[in-house]
Amino acid sequence: MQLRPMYRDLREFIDLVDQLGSLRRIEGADPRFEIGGITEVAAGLPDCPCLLFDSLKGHRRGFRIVTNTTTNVQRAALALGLDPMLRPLDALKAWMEKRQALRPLAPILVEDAAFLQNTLVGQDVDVTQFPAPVWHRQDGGPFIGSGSIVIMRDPDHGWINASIYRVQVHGPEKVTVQFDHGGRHGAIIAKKYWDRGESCPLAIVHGEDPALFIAGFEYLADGSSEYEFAGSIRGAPIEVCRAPKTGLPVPASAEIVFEGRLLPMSQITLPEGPFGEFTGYYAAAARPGPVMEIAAVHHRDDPILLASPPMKPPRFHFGLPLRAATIWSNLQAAGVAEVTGAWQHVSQLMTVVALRQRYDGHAKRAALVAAAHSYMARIIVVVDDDIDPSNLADVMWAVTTRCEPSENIDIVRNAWSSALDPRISPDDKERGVTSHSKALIDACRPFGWRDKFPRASALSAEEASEVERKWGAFIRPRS
Ligand SMILES: Cc1cc2nc3c(=O)[nH]c(=O)nc-3n(C[C@H](O)[C@H](O)[C@H](O)COP(=O)(O)O)c2cc1C
Ligand SMILES: [Mn+2]
Repeated sequence: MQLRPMYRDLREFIDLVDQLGSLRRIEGADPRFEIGGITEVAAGLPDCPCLLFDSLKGHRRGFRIVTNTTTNVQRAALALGLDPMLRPLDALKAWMEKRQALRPLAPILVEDAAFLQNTLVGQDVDVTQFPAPVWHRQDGGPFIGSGSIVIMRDPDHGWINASIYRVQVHGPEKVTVQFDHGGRHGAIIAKKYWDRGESCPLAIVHGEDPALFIAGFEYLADGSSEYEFAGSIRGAPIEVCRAPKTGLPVPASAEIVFEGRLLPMSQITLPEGPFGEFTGYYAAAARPGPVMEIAAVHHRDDPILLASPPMKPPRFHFGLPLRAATIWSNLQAAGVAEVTGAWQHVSQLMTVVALRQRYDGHAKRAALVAAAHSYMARIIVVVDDDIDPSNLADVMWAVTTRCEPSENIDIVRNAWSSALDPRISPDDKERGVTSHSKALIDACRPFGWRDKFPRASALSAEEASEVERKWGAFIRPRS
């Protein structure tokens, strides 16, 4: 595998994106609705640029926000330390192979960090100096954390959890942190402190480097730290520095750090949300959320906030569907042979698997395994190996020409979804239902008569790229 030099921090990553020609600088936008709107429209463009906002309305010049940081395949590959020029499915495969070989790398402690350039404590703490967008019209308020990392130490075993949970601003020294459910490591750790009648020390890191951003939403086992996973993505330990107030190790490359305590919910809560979700809908009204009292704020000069708001699908936080790589690995582990690719579309609400059919029932076997691991996806499609699963137009061509609905669609009921699912009825939600049904669509040529299936007249992928290589300059728009 080709190793690439890694960016040192978010700033270096943004420079690399700029060198790829994908960075757009935007001045004068309003954090209230405008940044969210511009981010969503930009993410819908074919080249999906990365946006760096400066001179925000009501804020000091230099206090910046970056969005769409890793939302296309090229930038996602760059963040993972892969060749950004790989084709989508090849990039996903390269990540799957890299991920399978990763070994945790413990962080190393350093004495100094750029975020110590500016420190505010006690009465001087005011987090409203940082621009925090109201992303969608009906959101309950400004959210400074939409891709920020929440850092806590397990009080029993001492390991550090560093994951992404959203952070809403409620006042100069008050924010809330949201856990989707009690199984989140942050929720488990906080509860341990609260059950002892203590508040939970925590740090929130904004403007982390993209390897930490990726680690922040990986499902890792209890006791394994996202820091070690980020180090293994980088191929070098990440540097951490003790935060002055709490002593928590925080990444030295951070742009902004909040330190403080998460107060027991029996003592105080504030209304958290609503917040537009990655489905493109709201999932709940405002609910009581745990409050962080901020004791100290540190930041680099001219800090940059990495923001990753949920947007209407197919816009997603990350340009490569990393969970599809997991499904692909699961198919391999389950012994389903000849899988040539997997992809998730519509922000992971649809899974596609491609394979070279070997026997009758092979496609259905793959569909069942993929369905079992497809969180919230209502549609699972299996296609032949001549179809690129990352290309939705190709996939739908297969669905509309190789699948006979009366024979090739099955429904699996009571399968894995979540409370974010907009199509679970209010009554069912009231009763705690979080499952839905999944349609398994076999869009492969029917195994029994695949040799008699009409021959495709379309170019193969190889033929198409040969044409592109030879004639592409003539047929593409002139820029
Ligand atoms: C941009 C982004 C925002 C997220 N926001 C939340 C959130 O507000 N609450 C939550 O519980 N999970 C959120 N998640 C999902 C968790 O970060 C993810 O499930 C993570 O693996 C949880 O880590 P844990 O196992 O250490 O709890 C978010 C993920 C991403 C990528
Ligand atoms: Mn964790």
